[in-house]
Amino acid sequence: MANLIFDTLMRPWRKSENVFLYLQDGETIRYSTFFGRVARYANLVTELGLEPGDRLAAQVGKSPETLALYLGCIQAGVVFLPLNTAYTPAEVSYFVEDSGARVLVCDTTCQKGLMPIAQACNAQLMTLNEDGSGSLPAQASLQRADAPVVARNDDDLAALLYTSGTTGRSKGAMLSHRNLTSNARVLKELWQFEDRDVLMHALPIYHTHGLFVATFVTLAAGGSMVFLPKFNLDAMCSFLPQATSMMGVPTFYTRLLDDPRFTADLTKNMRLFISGSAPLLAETHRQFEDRTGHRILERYGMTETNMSTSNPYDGERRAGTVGFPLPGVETRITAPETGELLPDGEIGVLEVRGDNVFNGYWNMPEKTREELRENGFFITGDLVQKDEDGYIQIVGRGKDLIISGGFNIYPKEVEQVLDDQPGVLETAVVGVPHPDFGETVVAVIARTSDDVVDLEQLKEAVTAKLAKFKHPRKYVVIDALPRNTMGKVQKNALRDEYKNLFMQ
Ligand code: MLC
Ligand code: AMP
Repeated sequence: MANLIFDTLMRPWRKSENVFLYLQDGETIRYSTFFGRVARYANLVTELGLEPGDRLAAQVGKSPETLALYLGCIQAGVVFLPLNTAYTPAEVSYFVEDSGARVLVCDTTCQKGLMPIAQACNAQLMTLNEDGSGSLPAQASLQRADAPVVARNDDDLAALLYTSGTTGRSKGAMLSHRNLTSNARVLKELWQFEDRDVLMHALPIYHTHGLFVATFVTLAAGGSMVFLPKFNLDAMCSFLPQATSMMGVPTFYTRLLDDPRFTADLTKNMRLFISGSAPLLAETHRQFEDRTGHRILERYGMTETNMSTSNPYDGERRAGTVGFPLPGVETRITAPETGELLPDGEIGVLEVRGDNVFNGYWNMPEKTREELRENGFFITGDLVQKDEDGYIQIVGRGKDLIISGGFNIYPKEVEQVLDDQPGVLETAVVGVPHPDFGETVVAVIARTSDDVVDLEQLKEAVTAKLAKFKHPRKYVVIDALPRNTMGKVQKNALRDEYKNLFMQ
């Protein structure tokens, strides 16, 4: 018995005096100091009564303390459940209850709103603020700076990440030590990360991209990160000259390109820019190369699978494609309706198999069976096509999903809130192009025959229930939704009709 993540990604650097984190205020944190902090959190979560396999949910800002808490959970065998800081108490309530988390950690400003939820779910509520204050870090400081490493099987869970679903009900993706470690090792090799790398880290750490890909690839190499609390152009421009690599969603790249300070000179020290989580326009790829001389490396992944494909490091990085399957990852393309294998060149659903693929959905065996085949292939729901050289291109989505600035929004979840409001007969929520976020949310509402729809009331209901990034940026009230001859709402017609709402 061992603890795969600890043994592979943490143990080698425990005593290292190399810098792990460069912070926005100029402070640096060395590996040895950081892992002392990790051990204190490992001792604390054990003292709080969490046993191996128990869940700790955290809705907290991004800070070195949050990262130390996460790795402390790994060391203590506890399953980490990170939550988007934008989630409303109503959303958090579902996650805490569904996961059975025994501890909920939040910012002090959210304590009052979350207390009734913690009480109802029988979870202890602790605080951790972005500046490192709060009841959790205060108690951690009283702990010893070394801790036992709790043994876990490679298939035991390390993290539980909730992802929304087409039915509107979120599903907890169970990620094991094997899933996360195998992906980190493969990506480190493929993208040639080394201990002298300094990764610009401006992503949130409650999702796969920032928490696993960015952080674990850095740990696999023993490198450093410029660890910014969030995307911030000023800070990025001032730290870029010391960075060697960056990972971001496409919005990061379009925002950088919109800033005249972002020049080839600023990126002189960089060796690699990576993009993922949403489609990168070929146009952005081209503009980026014109401005900096760098070709962005685009890769593709999912919460359930971690990373599955990547453009090559050394070979041609082909714009508009997500490259080839990663070493150790098998892919196949199947017909959406029948699941039958399709010949190369045809458009179908991408399926993925390998150590990267998750264990299934928490407490949802039926959902798991629907999406994870018995033979180990996971049905991603992304529509893809392979070109003649084997590059995979994402051509659409078989699932009703909007990706805004790298955040996923399932229309069903928004429609359910709107449908409950007075005067609303039915709604169709669609994604339309947006210059900053790639896509954004439009709600098309059909009213009941004699009612008037009160838009202010609608917006209030949305605000009470849903995180800000899911809110429609435009509401359109019409008499009836367009339907095809089968009676199915034609979302494509709506997407087409409103496609220029936000574009000049
Ligand atoms: C913030 N807002 C958003 C938003 N982010 N609205 C829609 N979509 C988003 N992504 C809201 C804010 O609440 C604010 O509301 C308003 O929009 C403008 O905010 P901003 O200041 O412009 O946004 P900012 O804070 O700068 O955030 C934008 C962003 C951020 C793109 C930097 O969203 C981000 O870091 N995205 C990365 C998401 C990510 O890591 N995804 C990976 C998922 S893992 P108001 O009205 O209050 O002003 C995955 C697997 C894989 O997908 O393959 O990687
Ligand atoms: P999530 O559920 O948040 O992990 O989001 C996963 C989804 O993001 C995938 O199913 C894809 O639809 C999308 N995605 C991730 N990377 C890319 C990419 N490089 N290009 C297009 N879509 C992507």
